[in-house]
Amino acid sequence: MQIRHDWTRDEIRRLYRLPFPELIFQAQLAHREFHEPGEVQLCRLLSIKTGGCPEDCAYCSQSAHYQTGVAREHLMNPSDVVAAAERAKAEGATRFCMGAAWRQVSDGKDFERVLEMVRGVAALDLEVCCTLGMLSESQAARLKEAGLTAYNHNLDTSPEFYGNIITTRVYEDRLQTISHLRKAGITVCCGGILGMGESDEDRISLLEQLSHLDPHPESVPINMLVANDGTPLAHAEELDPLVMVRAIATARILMPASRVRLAAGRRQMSPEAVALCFLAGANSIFTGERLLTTPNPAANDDYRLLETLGMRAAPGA
Ligand code: SAM
Ligand code: DTB
Ligand code: SF4
Repeated sequence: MQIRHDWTRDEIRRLYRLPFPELIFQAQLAHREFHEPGEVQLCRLLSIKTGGCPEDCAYCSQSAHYQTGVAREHLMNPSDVVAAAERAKAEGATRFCMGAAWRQVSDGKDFERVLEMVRGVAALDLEVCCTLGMLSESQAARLKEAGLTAYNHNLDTSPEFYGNIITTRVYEDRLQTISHLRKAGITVCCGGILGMGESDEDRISLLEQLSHLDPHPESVPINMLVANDGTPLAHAEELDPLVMVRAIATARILMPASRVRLAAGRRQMSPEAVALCFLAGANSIFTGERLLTTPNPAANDDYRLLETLGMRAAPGA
């Protein structure tokens, strides 16, 4: 199977709309060519700087534009972060992702502290990922030098729907940050959120954007909206989990070599729906009791589900 970056909207729409058995079969063919089908990567998230963000992302509990009850906190101590990463590793995680509620990275004391965190986590032989908002080419180079493996920066939704969700930065800004990461040799983690009131055509358009990134993002997180009280999307209509399965299967076919991560929203999904996501080609999840500010399924439930499915945690790189 050849890796393509020129998928047309029509081709993607046709895949997305395939009868379920055909869609899952094609996703499985793609999956098996590049991945071990019984393995799932376990990742852990930590919010290293919570709340008070100047951006107005309509889904986010950390935006200062909404009253969500999430307390504002300062940047954590590097030693506490490294201790959390050690615990995550002991619990089986192979990738540790640090998130900060920033619009962008600013040079100075805080950035130096983040670099110290990255060095500390990299020394534990974990994949190290950060998501800190927009960054410049030189900041990306410094993160790379500190040992960063990957950087998460999502396109979130289609270019057409984007303005309904965020007004404080534009799609092109996001693409810029992704190109800075590429130039620094950091692997890219880039995906989006479903369930924000977008249409199927928006989901197809988001997948088109992701599949045109060259190279493809090495990891593609597909989040189901976690509806936060106080945000404009607090009462968004709940997404049918089968839409997640369709989007994941399509992502798997379009970007066969990438890791597709079933990211936020698993608490709203049944074990059967999660199992279908694995059949559709998802091969990475976040484990541990919290995502950034919201709860995640209990670790024991996750281990039990993997055991029931006869699947196992992917070994570290
Ligand atoms: N502030 C940085 C930024 O936005 O790039 C980094 C952290 S931000 C929380 C990372 C990503 O998490 C967002 O781009 C979004 O895709 C996802 N996310 C945030 N809140 C979410 C929610 N309530 N439900 C689903 N996904 C969410
Ligand atoms: C991503 O795509 N999903 C993660 C990670 N990247 C940083 C974040 C999910 C956040 C869910 C809402 C919360 O816990 O605040
Ligand atoms: Fe800020 Fe990121 Fe939340 Fe947007 S998603 S409000 S940039 S923390």
